[in-house]
Amino acid sequence: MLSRNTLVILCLYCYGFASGDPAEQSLVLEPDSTTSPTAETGSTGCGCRSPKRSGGSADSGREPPTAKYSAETNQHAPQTEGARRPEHAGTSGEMVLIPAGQFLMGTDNPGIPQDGEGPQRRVHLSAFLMDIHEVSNLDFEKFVNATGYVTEAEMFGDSFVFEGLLSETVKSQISQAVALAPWWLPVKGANWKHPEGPNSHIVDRLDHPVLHVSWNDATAYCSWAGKRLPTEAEWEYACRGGLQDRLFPWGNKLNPKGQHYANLWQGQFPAHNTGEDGYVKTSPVMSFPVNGYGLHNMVGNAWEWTADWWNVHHTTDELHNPTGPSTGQDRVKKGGSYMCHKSYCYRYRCAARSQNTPDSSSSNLGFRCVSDP
Ligand SMILES: *[C@@H]1O[C@H](CO)[C@@H](O)[C@H](O)[C@H]1NC(C)=O
Ligand SMILES: [Ca+2]
Ligand SMILES: [Ca+2]
Repeated sequence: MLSRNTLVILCLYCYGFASGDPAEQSLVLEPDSTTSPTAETGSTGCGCRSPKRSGGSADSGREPPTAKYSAETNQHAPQTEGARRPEHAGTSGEMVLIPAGQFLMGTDNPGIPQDGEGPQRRVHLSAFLMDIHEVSNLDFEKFVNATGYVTEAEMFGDSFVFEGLLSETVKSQISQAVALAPWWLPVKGANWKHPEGPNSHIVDRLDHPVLHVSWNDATAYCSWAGKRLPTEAEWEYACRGGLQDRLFPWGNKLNPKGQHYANLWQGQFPAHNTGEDGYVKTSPVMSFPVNGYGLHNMVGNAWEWTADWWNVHHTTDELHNPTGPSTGQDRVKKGGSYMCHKSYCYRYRCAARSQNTPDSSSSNLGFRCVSDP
C-alpha cells in the first residue's frame, strides 16, 4: 500500500494536499478560495462540490416537502414518451448505439446560471456506444478481481458519506464536517466495497451503482473495459434521448402522469427523505424507465463523471465532437443523484452540471462508459 506522501508525489492530481500528519490530510474541508462565494448560494446550492479532497463550498436552502406520490409508483415502468426506443438505436451487449447527429447543448434558461449551463450552442457528434446503465458494484468487482485495482478512496483510507446514511455509532466517531455542507462526513474506511464505512457491505446491492470512485478510478475502469468516459457533450446528447430543448431525459414534467422517472429526493433535505420514488438511497442501475435511447438513470441515482475539464465559459461556435477545455482543476459530473431535490440541487436536468477534483469520491458519485462503434 502506498503511503499518503508517496501518493502525493505519484498522483498528478493531488495538488490540494499539504504535508504533515496523514490523519489530517485525508480530506480537505476548507472552502475553496478559487470558487466564487456566490457560486452555491440561495436556492440552488447543494454542496455538490463539497465532498472533494482539495476544498469545498456549499450552502443550505430549504423548501417544504411536496409528497404526492406513493412508493409503488415506480414498481411498474410506465409506457410513456420517455420509454420509447427509436428504431435506429441498436444494442451491443449492455451498450446502446447513440446515433450521430446534432443537438443544442446547454440552455438559455439556466436553472443554475453560475454553473455555466448556458449559452445554448449547437454541437455535432459522431455515433458512439454508451453503457445503458451506470457501472454497477458487480461490474466494478469484476474489474477489481481481474486487475487487483485499488481505488483512491482505499488508498487515502476514507471517503465522503452523506450523514443521512450513517449510524449514530459511525457519526459519533467523526469530528469534522464540511463547513457549509454539514451533511457530508469524511468516513474512515468508506470505499466502494464499504459505502457507509467498514461495517457496511455491497453484497445486497451488487446491482446498484458503484460509489466512492474517483475520476481517476472511473477512467481506469473504462480503459480496462476497452471503453472511455463520455465527453460532457456526449453525455448530455445521450441524456436528451433524441428530444429537443427539454429539461429531463423524458420531457419537461418531472412526474408525468404521477410517475417517477428518476431516483431523486422527495421530502425535506437533508432531514427527511420520504422515499416516495421507492428509494431513499441508490436504486438498481436498471430501475426506472429508459429514455429515448434506451438509457437508465441518466439523471438521478448516482452522479456520473465525464471526461471533460470543468469551465463555466463556452463558445457559441458550432463545435464537432468537442472535448472541453484542454486543462483545468476539476472534472465535470452530470445528472445529479438520489440526494437531489429542486429546493437545493436542481441539477437533475440534462443541461445541469457540477464538478469535482479528479481524486474526490463520495456516496452519490459514479459513472458509465462509452466507446466508439
Ligand atoms: C470476485 O472474487 C471473489 C473472491 O474470489 C468472488 O467471491 C466474487 O464472486 C468475484 N466477483 C465477480 C464479479 O466475479
Ligand atoms: Ca429516491
Ligand atoms: Ca445517474
